Amino acid sequence: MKVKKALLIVDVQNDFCPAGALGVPEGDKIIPRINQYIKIFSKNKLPIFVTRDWHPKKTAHFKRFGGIWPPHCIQNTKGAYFHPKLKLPRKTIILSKGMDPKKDSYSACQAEDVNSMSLLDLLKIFGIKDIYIGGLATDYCVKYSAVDILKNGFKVKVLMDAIKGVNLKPEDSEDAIRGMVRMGAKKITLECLLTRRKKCP
Ligand code: VGL
Ligand code: ZN
Repeated sequence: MKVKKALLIVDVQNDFCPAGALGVPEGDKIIPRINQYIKIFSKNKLPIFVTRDWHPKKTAHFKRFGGIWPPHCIQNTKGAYFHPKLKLPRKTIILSKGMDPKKDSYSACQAEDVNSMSLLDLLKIFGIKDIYIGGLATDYCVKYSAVDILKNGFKVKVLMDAIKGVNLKPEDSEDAIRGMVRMGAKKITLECLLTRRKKCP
């Protein structure tokens, strides 16, 4: 039986792209590649999930209220919108996280859709076993999401050509990738997905 797959694109929002409040260097460079993955999943009628960081104006996540971050991804502001180059099909399932003014949340497993369904609920309903994950940032939300999803018994493929890290310390992204792999994630690229070569990165 074919294992059912889904694509999960994390936080490709203006504030996480260069010029944004928490811009990931070259974060926007991965968008054309993400769009290619989206096309493939779309063609194969596989679900596409996207997360967005979606904060209230006042939250303990921001420095002013006790957290560590400058204000970013405030609900219904330009910084919180998806990058204009990201091409989301109509059927994309949008999951929001970070709405609780008292809590930090970095993992897609803490995100919910318009009906307050969590990612894990939705994966179960769709019968998905295998999650392909890309987006921003490798060393934060992508890492936390991948690890959480793995812990819940799903398989994870990391889209090596469709992630970008913050690298507060230069080795952060590499460490994050190593950590995800240690937990059981596999690394793939578009090329190795399309050519079905046995050898992925
Ligand atoms: C995130 C920084 C601040 C993330 C959220 O989800 O990666 N990073 N808020
Ligand atoms: Zn945030």
